[in-house]
Amino acid sequence: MIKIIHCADIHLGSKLEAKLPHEKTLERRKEVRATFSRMLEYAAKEGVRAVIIAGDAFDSDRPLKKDKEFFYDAVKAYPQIDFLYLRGNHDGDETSGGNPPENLKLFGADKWTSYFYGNVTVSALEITACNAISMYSTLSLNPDCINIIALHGQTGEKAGAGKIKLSSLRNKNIDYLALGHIHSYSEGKLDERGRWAYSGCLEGRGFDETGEKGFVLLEIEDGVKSTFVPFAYRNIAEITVDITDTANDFEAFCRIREAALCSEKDLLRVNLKGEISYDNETLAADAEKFLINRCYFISVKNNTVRKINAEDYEHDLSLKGEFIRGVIANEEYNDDEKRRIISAGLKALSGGEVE
Ligand SMILES: [Mn+2]
Repeated sequence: MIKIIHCADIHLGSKLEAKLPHEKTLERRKEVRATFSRMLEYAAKEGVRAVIIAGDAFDSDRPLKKDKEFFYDAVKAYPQIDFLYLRGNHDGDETSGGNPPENLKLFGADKWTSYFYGNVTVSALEITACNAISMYSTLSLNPDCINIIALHGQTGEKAGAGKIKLSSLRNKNIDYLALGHIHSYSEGKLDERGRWAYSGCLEGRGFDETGEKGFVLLEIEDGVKSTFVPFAYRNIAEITVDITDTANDFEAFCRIREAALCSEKDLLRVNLKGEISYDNETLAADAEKFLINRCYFISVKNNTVRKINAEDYEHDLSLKGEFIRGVIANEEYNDDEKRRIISAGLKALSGGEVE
């Protein structure tokens, strides 16, 4: 049996969730590197023969020297493992100038390149505007081998730069199609013989990358058995909490706390919704402070609307009362519009309320 890891989109040196405090941004960057190292420790322990990186090992066209050195040091530290590295749209020519280690195996854009492990083949091609159409007809695989293909791009029904036309890869003797570009794990059937999978990234970087992150372990004997291995150090989650019928901030905080089932290592985004009848202008910021120890990082978005009882403001002499009475009396607006205008107006007024 031969074991191969399929990973992608490591994004070493990546920008992270913009709202993270500076020291946590630095820490998260270290954690992205640490998780990559930890995956290699796992690979060595499991006797993995090769690690396929299906693109985006680095984040920008010019990776930082530190990230490059880290990557090469990691590759050199595991000479028994081949690193089959397909460059993605974020990777520049990071081998230029240096002496790439012998176990770092690259793929080009000129033609399909294959590496062989007994009867197992791993082939890949960097998709460019020049080969985006021809790549499907130039792919030729031995039906008697177990064939793994790595590509970086968006799957769909069209061919083109950065695109992968899955239907044109059918009936080409592919056993496993190792994809990179999409940052969440997903997989499906390619044809009678093969399956495709996006490994996703190793660590989520922001609230647009929620859910389990990790890599795919391939165990190859007569066929390819693929298993997603969740491996991120921290998970990123997003929940929506309805705080309708809470009577005050504190009750709202408690309801959020009940709903937040994440671990204290995680990053959490809470979207508040519902209708509330108390001042809510600082609710999001206050909830973040209240729940600061609940997880590694919490971000609260207040999407609630203010429930307005016109009677409450009938005799209110403040600017707020005047404003609310005015909106309620205005026949140009329907109830929903009135609610939104009042909610926005109260937010504006809270900047410096005139009594
Ligand atoms: Mn990527």
